[in-house]
Amino acid sequence: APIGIFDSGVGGLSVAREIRRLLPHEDIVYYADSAFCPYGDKDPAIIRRRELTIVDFLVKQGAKIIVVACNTASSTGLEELRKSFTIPIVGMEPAVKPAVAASKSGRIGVLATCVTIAGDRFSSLVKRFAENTTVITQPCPGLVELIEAGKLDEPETEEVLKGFLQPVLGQNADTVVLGCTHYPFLRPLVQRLAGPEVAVIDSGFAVARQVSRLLYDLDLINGGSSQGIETFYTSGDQSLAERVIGRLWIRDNISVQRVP
Ligand code: DGN
Repeated sequence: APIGIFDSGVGGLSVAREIRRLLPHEDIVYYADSAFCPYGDKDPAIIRRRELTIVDFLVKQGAKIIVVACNTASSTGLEELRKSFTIPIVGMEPAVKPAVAASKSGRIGVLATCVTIAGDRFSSLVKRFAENTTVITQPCPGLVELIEAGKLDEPETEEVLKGFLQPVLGQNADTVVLGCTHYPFLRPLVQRLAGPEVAVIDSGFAVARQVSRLLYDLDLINGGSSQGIETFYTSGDQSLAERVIGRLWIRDNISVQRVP
């Protein structure tokens, strides 16, 4: 049975690639909800409805575990998903805890969507782990759209990103959290703009490790030796998704199916 992974679009691929690296024999079904992207500035009730529909679809594809590879969707819908489905569901949260541990200046920056930053999950995360740390939050509207368009290295993206990093770096943060699963695709750019002294952190690997641990604990791991396969679905334009996923995924020759 596959691992079911979803995001509003291609951002969750940054988590899926960590899962693929850690668990090479597992099959993966990935759902990009491109028709409803971005989630970041939508009404949480609308996002929650999408999440229920998508997880239902992934369960019907035989998924044995679900990864909500989107900070925004995790912030709005994780609890309801766990109430509605019996299979294990793993969600994202911005890497505040490791950032606090890494920071020497006691000042960290968090880049995420408006919905994530405004959510209760984020405020409780800060309360729990960053009591004695200054947390500079920066919503980044527009960034997800650029990544969805495959513009990872364009001057336009650099300009937009610079504008978001400025307030964070201007307040002397020495650690920047990529609190949206799309942003790791901009990591080289973020690192270049922020400089080598600034640590750039995301939670993709930690989530992959958690998925692995759960699969072993629940005896759901695929013990076979064959290479796992990936199946991609999109709710949006099939050829666009194929182009962008093809560019971001770690293997060539992928194909994407439109969800019925
Ligand atoms: N990738 C999503 C996240 O981690 O928050 C957000 C993308 C979006 O739709 N704004």
